[in-house]
Amino acid sequence: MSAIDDAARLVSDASRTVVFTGAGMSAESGIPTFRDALTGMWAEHDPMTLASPEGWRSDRDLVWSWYADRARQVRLVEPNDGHLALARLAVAARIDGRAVSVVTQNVDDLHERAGSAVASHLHGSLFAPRCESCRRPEHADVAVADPRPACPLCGASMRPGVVWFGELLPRDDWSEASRLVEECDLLIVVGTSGVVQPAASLPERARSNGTPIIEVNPEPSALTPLATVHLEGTAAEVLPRLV
Ligand code: BJW
Repeated sequence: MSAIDDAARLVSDASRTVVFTGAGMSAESGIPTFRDALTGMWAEHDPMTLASPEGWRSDRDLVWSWYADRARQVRLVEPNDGHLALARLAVAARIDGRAVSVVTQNVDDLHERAGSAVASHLHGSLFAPRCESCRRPEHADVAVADPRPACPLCGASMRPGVVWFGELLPRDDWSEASRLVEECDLLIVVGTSGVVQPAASLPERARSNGTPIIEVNPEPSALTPLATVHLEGTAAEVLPRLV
């Protein structure tokens, strides 16, 4: 049997599947990944300038304009065939009394726009800015149109609602992702390098529970050694064949 047949068997046998996605999931929609040596965002920008509390404190305008540009870019693109395949998989599973949950590191909304309900946005969202002081959330469209409003409650600055290096992940998203991975009987890992903790520990947890792991990635990743089946290819090519 081929790797895709092995993987398809795992998918059809599973009753609680978790799909764990990273930047490669959205690459074919036109959103760059972070760590591609040529096209990745970190090839062009210093992560500590744009995605750290220190960078935010030193130049809020620069950080806001980068995130506002990224939010606008996401608004201009569409979910790809991989996002759509995952949404179809969840619908088909529900009809059979099975569950498919999406846990993503991505800050875009392409899973939702494809029709998936995202159980956990581990690294936040481009569309959920919040107050840097009282953490009150602000309405998304305000941030995209004018990313520098003050918090209506306490007057402090609004900040992008994403998780920067050195920050804790949102507690509820992390708890929900941990629970889902503990309870799942199949983990599908799509388009992540698996180098950013603690998100990258989720596949390790599945593996230590004996849960099978399918990885979809055109390249080997830090998580490939944990995979039961590695499907070499892109999300938009492989996921429609898998489901
Ligand atoms: C395709 C494809 C296609 C291409 N189809 N696939 C333990 C050890 C070492 C360090 C740490 C540790 N614990 C914590 C740390 C520090 C740090 C960390 O992990 N650093 C490592 C990088 C060294 N972690 C943190 O700071 C985290 N916080 C934390 O741990 O708090 C506790 C703490 C507090 C204080 C002190 C210490 C600990 C927070 C991490 C936040 C990450 N934030 C970012 C930015 C989010 C906002 C934004 O978008 O701007 O999240 S960084 C960036 O990386 C982003 C992503 O979600 C994340 C993961 O990247 P991802 O998705 O894997 O993308 P890539 O580019 O890396 O990979 C793409 C993959 O796709 C590749 O494999 C391609 O081959 C593949 N691909 N095309 C399918 N078409």
